[in-house]
Amino acid sequence: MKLYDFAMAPNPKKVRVYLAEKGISLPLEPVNIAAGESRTPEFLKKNPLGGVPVLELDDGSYLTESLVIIEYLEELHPTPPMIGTSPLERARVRELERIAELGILQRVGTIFQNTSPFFAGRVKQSADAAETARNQLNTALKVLDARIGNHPFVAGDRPTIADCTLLAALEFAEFGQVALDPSCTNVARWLRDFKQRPSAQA
Ligand SMILES: N[C@@H](CCC(=O)N[C@@H](CS)C(=O)NCC(=O)O)C(=O)O
Repeated sequence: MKLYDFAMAPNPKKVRVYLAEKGISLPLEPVNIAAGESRTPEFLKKNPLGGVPVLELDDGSYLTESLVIIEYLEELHPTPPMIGTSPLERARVRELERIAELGILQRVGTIFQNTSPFFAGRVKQSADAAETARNQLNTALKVLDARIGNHPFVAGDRPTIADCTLLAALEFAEFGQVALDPSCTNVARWLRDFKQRPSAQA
């Protein structure tokens, strides 16, 4: 297996943090998406949607979508469990992971695209779209802040895939200079602590 990767992008980051937390070693092949390398005819054969990460399997086929890649690896390597151990625990972890992805990472992406000078001229920017996303981001952040509470990790006492996604999302916010609601102190404390883990450097 081999993972097509780009160091600066949040979706590959999620997968690398997961790999590091699990102690799984995979060859990484860099694809410079900023230079258009994920849009070449050759790469589009691997992922017609033109994004990374992509997992190349031993049979020469490709698996796309960061969460699906993580869940596939989790089935191959169930220990230590990173999606919980009971049906309800697994549902709770997935619930939090979805909030981190859809409520935080995607909203940060929308704000970044609609405000960053990098995207001016590349996409039609909309201040309204950025403002709507900012409100949605703040709502999701408050939900996560309450759920994290005093716990060391997003879903409780041990790291899960929700931590992997939230770290990638919040580092993306830092990169895109998207401000986070300062009243979300549990999220801020979680971020400070999680960044101390070796996996955060992956
Ligand atoms: N839903 C996909 C999104 C993949 C994606 O959009 N990746 C971005 C990096 S975070 C990318 O490669 N963008 C470059 C492009 O689309 O050309 C996933 O979770 O893997």
